Amino acid sequence: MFQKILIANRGEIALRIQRACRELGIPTVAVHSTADAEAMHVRLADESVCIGPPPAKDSYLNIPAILSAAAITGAEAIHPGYGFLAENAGFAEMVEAHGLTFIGPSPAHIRMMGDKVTAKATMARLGVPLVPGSNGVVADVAKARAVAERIGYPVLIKAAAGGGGRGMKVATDAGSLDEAFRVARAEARAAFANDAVYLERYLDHPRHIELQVFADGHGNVVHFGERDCSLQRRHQKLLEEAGSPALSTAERDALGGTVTEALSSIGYRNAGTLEFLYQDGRFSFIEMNTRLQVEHPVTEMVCGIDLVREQIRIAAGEALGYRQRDIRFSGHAIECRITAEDPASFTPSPGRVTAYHAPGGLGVRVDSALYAGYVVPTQYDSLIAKLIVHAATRADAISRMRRALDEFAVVGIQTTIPLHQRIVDDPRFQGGDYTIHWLERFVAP
Ligand code: MV4
Repeated sequence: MFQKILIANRGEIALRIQRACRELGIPTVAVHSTADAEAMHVRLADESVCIGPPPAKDSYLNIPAILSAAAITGAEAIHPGYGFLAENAGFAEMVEAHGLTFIGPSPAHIRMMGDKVTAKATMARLGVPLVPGSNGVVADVAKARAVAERIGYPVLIKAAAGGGGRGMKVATDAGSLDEAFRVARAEARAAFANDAVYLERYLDHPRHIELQVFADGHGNVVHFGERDCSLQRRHQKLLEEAGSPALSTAERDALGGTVTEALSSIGYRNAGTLEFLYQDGRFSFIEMNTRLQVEHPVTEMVCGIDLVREQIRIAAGEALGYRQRDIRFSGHAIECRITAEDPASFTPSPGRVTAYHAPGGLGVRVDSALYAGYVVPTQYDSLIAKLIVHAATRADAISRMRRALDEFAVVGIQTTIPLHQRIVDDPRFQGGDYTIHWLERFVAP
């Protein structure tokens, strides 16, 4: 096992990784920008290294500074968390080139899944269901027109280098295709310096359901069930559930079987999440994430497994030590992502937290790096806490979430706690009958 791990991240996820390291008996190194000198992830680490000024590009994305921090502290492995360098194949390669272990998949698999066209082609070949589409990059408008005629309108034009919703355009009919195609290409070129685009049939009322998979590199691939991440606004998830209110055990087992087979045949290793659109009883693969995800705690709660611990064990060469049939899904879990934002306008609300009280009690978990007196900086993501509840049934989990949100006190800044209270109080949410579009309308002014 590793003698020391460097955590190349900040905030709640840096603490989350530290906790797993502590329980494994592994000392940790925190890295931080000058803006984060007082941050909890620095205070709780065994050692810390300042890696640069506040802008992320000069600190949390500063690869030479991070590798130097690992060298001077003698860290053997680097956990990237999520965001920042987590899906940067070049970073993973450099970590390995310096004789360190990257806690995540191989650089080749990160690169493969980072290109959405290659990811889809790979999954299609392995029998994972996809939305009807272009089966590859579409070079010009004439070819786009031919694909659209074959798959039928409406179609969606997506950037090959995209993901997370950037660089997508819908064409409802042949008349709007030219314009949509040109705009999508121009946006892709501007955003990713890569104007490769592809086409898919547009699904107009899907749920966003993702499957958590782990592979140990010794031939054992398991899934930890699905998360329903449909409740999002502008591609920012607000609330996630495990399992999905829309899915049966038979559907989960079938999808899990297909996906674990697929990842086994490409020799995948460590954590992965496959994203699907689910509409009219059918799954369509859209993207794969090669990192630990923000919403991983809901999966941990229903499976009773520490996913960060599993990532570290796998990276150290250990086998998982259990099979799919040993994994049991128990009860229901919900996560509310609490951000430092105005709950109506979503404008950021950085500043000093003058008082803080986190909820507790049976089945309540708070993943947060907040404390009374902390100043939420302006430079980074506005996520300040994840409130996760677990209970025997979905109805009980909702009651528990309402109770926990009532107990949560964050004074001095605005947070989205009141918005989460409105969501969990809503009959439509309670009924579980929502799509990716429901929350946008719910929060519309
Ligand atoms: C789609 C779609 C409808 N049809 N693909 C948005 C982010 C990216 N991961 C994929 N996205 C979508 N792809 C087809 N063929 C609708 C979306 C989409 C979406 C997906 C998941 C979660 C939230 C979303 C919000 C708007 C659009």
